[in-house]
Amino acid sequence: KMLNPELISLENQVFRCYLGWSAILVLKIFATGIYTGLMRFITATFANQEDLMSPKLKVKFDDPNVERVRRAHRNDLENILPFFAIGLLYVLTNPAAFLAINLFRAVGIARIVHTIVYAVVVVPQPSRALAFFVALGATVYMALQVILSAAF
Ligand code: GSH
Repeated sequence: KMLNPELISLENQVFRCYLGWSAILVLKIFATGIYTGLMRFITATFANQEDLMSPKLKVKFDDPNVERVRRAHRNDLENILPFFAIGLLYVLTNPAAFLAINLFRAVGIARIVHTIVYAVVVVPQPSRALAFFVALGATVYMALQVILSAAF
């Protein structure tokens, strides 16, 4: 087996699926940042002197709602950025389309669910852990396939 750069083509259904879910997840990460800002206004929690909306306010770093959204955002960076890298390399391994497309779907949907149950609705565990492990499992599988294709 070899990595084949010709698979980076819009003719390749697996690559198109990777593009689509990557763009959706970029927008999802941005939405989490916007949501952080919204939560700062709702709770009047500002981290910089120049952001204070009224002279009565003080800078504040410990609002639980803001911190929750920030943790969701950080968890995105810990998990979605690796997916962008390894998902593309996985496309180069010429995987079976059905499997690859469903793995991308699994990552995309699980990471959206992770944000919702962590910071929007706050659903009890194990909902967040489940969403986390679905995306992690799919990404780890892709990484192992890349290693197998590239190294052996
Ligand atoms: N940096 C993570 C943490 O501090 O929790 C590492 C472990 C992790 O990612 N756990 C998942 C999670 O959603 C499943 S429980 N953690 C919440 C978070 O990162 O704030």
